[in-house]
Amino acid sequence: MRIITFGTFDLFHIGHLNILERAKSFGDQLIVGISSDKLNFEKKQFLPLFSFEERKRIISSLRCVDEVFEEESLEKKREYITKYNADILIMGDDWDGKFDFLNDICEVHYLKRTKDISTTDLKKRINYSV
Ligand code: C2G
Repeated sequence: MRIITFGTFDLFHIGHLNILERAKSFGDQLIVGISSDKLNFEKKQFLPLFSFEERKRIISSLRCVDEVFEEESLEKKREYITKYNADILIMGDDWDGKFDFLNDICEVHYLKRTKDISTTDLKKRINYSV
């Protein structure tokens, strides 16, 4: 089974690792779409602290990840799922229900986010600790 998931993965943390490892446990191959810097800017109106190339190197180095690619648009999920021949789409439950319309081409699962950690929260904590 081929699994696909998506994310920015800025300031890589334990919540990111948890979802990637859990995603991998659904099958044999895990493919990760990493948001481009431009897509991140469009989504959030600021650039990630780590560039796409840095985030890509970090995600690619993980044992649970088999393949990565650049996610250039939120609207291209169907295209990516088809191109990478994915059987299952995994998303965090912050996206609950948003991708159900893709269940004609793959299974769609939403996994619970890890509690008490996020990139936004980390940025605030780092700011307070210096
Ligand atoms: N995540 C998690 N637990 C956390 C924080 C994040 O499980 N405490 C998950 C998110 O649910 C997501 C993945 O880690 O599935 C990556 O999170 P983000 O980098 O915040 O991803 P996002 O910016 O939401 O991009 O096409 C979808 C987007 O590219 C997702």
